[in-house]
Formats: sequence, C-alpha cells, structure tokens
Amino acid sequence: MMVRAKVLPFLFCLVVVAFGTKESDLKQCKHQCKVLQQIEEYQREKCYEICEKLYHGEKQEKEEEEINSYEGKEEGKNNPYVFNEEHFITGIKTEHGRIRVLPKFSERSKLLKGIENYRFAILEANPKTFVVPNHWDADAVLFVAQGRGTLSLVRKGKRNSFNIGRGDVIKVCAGTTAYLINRDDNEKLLIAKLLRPVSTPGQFEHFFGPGGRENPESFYSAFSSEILEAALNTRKDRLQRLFGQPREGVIIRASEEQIRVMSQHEEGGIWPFRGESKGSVNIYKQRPLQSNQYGQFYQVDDSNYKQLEDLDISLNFANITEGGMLGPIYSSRATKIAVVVEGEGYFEMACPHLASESESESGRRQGSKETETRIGPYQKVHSKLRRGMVLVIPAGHPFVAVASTNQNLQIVGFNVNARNNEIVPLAGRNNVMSQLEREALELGFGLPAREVEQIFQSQQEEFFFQGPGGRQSGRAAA
Ligand SMILES: *[C@@H]1O[C@H](CO)[C@@H](O)[C@H](O)[C@H]1NC(C)=O
Ligand SMILES: [Cu+2]
Repeated sequence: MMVRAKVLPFLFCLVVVAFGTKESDLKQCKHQCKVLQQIEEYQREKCYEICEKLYHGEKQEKEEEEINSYEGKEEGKNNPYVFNEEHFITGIKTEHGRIRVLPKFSERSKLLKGIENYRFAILEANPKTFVVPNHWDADAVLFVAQGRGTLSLVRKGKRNSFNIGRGDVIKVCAGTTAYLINRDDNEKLLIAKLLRPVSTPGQFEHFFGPGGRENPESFYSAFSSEILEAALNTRKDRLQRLFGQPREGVIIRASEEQIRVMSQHEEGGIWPFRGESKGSVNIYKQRPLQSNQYGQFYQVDDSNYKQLEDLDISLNFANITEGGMLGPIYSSRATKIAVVVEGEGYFEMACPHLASESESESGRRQGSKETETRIGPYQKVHSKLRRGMVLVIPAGHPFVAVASTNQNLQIVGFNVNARNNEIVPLAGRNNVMSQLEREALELGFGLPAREVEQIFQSQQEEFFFQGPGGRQSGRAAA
C-alpha cells in the first residue's frame, strides 16, 4: 500500500503533463503507462484508467486550469508566445540526463497553428554519458547550446562521427540512426532541437534500438520470435538474451575508456554522404550580418550550410551586449522559435491578434457578430527573458529584445519559412521608413515630412542600439 500511495501521485503528474486532448494523445498517454518501468502491473492498470478519465471527462477542466495558470504571471498573462520550464513535457529522464519537449504549438494557442507541424525539444546529458542509438520519424536541426560531445550518424550505409561543441548547427535527416556522447568531464551537454515530423504532422516518436527489454524497449521485440529467428538466422534463446537485457534508460553512463575511443573524431567531420556538405557548421564562426558595440547577429542558412536547403529552416544567433538592445525589427516571412542560451533581459512584441481576439470573444458573448478585419489595437506582448526560456515570434510581428545591464543576452532562433525571408529594421540607419517618399510620410503620419524624417534619422546605429537602461535621461536628440 505504501508503494502504491507513493507512486500514484507521481504517475498522475506524469500523465497529466503529457496529456493533450486528441485521440493520439490518449494513445501516447497509455504508451507512457506501458513504458514506465518502476511500477507494478496493477498500477499500470490504474495509469490507463487515469488516461481514459482525462480524455473523456476532464478535457474542459484541463483547459480552464491551463488558462488560470497563466494569470497573474508577468510572462504568462494572456501570452501564448512565451514558454517556461513548466510548459515542457519531460519525454525521457534518467539520473544522467533528460529530453524535454514542448507540446504541439497549436495546443497552446490557435495563434500558433502556423507552426503546429514543428516541435521543439531540449536534450540535456550529464558529463561522460552516452545517449543510446535511436532514430526519429522527424527531420531535425540541432543547435549545441553548451558542452562538448561526439555525434554519430548512420545513414545510407555509412557512419559519420564528429565532435560537436557550442554554436554548432547540425541537421539530422529523419530515420538516421544517431547516438551521442558527452565527452566533457564537467560540463553538461545541452542541445536544442527543432523537429519536423515526417509521418504524422506535429507528432513524433523516438524509436530505440538495438538492445533492451524495456527502458528503452528494442523495436526488434515487436516482431514475432519466428520472424526474428528467420531474419537474423539465430536460435531463439540467443535472441532472447540479446533483446532481454535490462537497460538503465536512454541516457546512460559510459566508461572513461569508451568515451576516449568514441571521441577520437574531428570537429565538423567529413561528410561521406555523396553530394552533401559537412556534418556541422558553427554559427559563431560565420561572418556576422550585423555587428556593432551593442551586439552581433549571425545566420546559418542554406547558403553556408547546404543541408538546410530542403527544410526551409535557418538559424540566427544574437549576442546582445549588456545594456544593449536588438531591434525593433520584424521578419517578413519567417516565424522564429527562439531559445535564450545565456543571460537575462526582456522582450516586447506588437501583436494585433491577442487584443482583437479577446475583444471579439467578449463581443460574441454579448451576441454581436463581428466579421470585418480590424486594424489594431496592438497588444504589447512582453516578458522577462531568462536562460532556457523559449519565445515564438510570428512573421510580420515587430519586436525588440533588451539585454540586462550586467550580462550579455544570447538568443538562438530557428526560423521556419526561412526562404526569401527578410529582416526589416524599424529603427536606426536603413530603417524602412527612411525609404518612403516625403509625401507618403506626410500622409502616413499626418505630420510635416521634415519632422518625421528628423525622428527616423536620429538613430545613427544599425540593428543593435544602446538599451533604455544604459541611456542617460535627456541624451536623446529629439
Ligand atoms: C558575445 O559578445 C561578447 C562581447 O560583448 C564577446 O566577448 C563574446 O565572445 C560573444 N559571444 C559569442 C558566443 O559570440
Ligand atoms: Cu499576433
């Protein structure tokens, strides 16, 4: 009884966290019950029951709870664009590391429907550990946020192993068998991943192999033993031994010797797959697109990393100097999924959807029908930024990011719909307003053109500026 009392609340948490509102989520929920190792059979039954109950009876309640939990928090209030630690689902966890995944974006808000086919995950592996071979039914772009590892990819009958470190960008094609070590003695390996599932949009599973009875379960064990005996030309008892070993999870400890042997590879590696470029590219080593004393802005796209061509994804890295700020800018086509890699600060974004959404909702309740497209009012979406937080910045939405006054703010962004994307500056040298005719400025702002021009020409810097915290009052020119 004691055990039961202790395990069930834990189970319940796990199940609730993992739970969405669709049929597929019910299946996923049950799958989690199935793969939990530390529970007894009767508890497994209970776990299934919880899944069913959640799915059929408590959908409504869950939605309300979710909305309430955002109230009263500066970063969460009415703001579906910011994700904290608590929004992640822990997909996999062992004492040596974990993989955390954000739920499907459209579950958070229908405003994120445009990126619902993408998923975001963070892998954390402790020093001297091994992430067992596995493959995913998703194309993935990886960014190494911290640490040093060695990644092995097996594809088209060849293995390519290469050392990876901070700032590396790596594409992993769907179905590639991949494994990884953290070869550092002290530092955790942190990898941010953007995934684009290839079989069921927005859904992905990790598949594991080769060994293991459970945790992880080998995919071989799904086959009948006669099939395996025939396919592997091996007696049943030997196969039972091969696939029957207890495992300690997906992220496990490796010996000094195993690490030493497996890390003897070059940075970046050579790419043996015909017609393709290098295994990885380092974003910090690119020529910055923008750079001044307030920050640097880098990009990796299909021009400097050919493998990104078919994914229509690019990456940006912004290193905003302490006391500095980036923007205001907007992206013409791309929606940015960004994660704070280092430092603190805040961001602000203009969003017409949130404001009109809440208004039209109350309008509907009062029985009035509103169908015309309204312009504004804009909601100021804002949030503090801390290490590990994830932001979504939709295309066309003007935003700024401001670093705290005591530490650089470093943000990496994965851009979805990257092809032909343009970053449009709204302040500083070359801002978009400076391209407008005088008459257009006059008509657009309802002021004499000279006055408008003066203001938009006052800032001499480009892209990165001194932030509000670093300015002395009265220093502004206008
Ligand atoms: C970020 O900028 C600082 C200077 O403000 C520099 O010392 C540091 O190396 C930069 N970091 C990266 C990763 O580019
Ligand atoms: Cu919006």
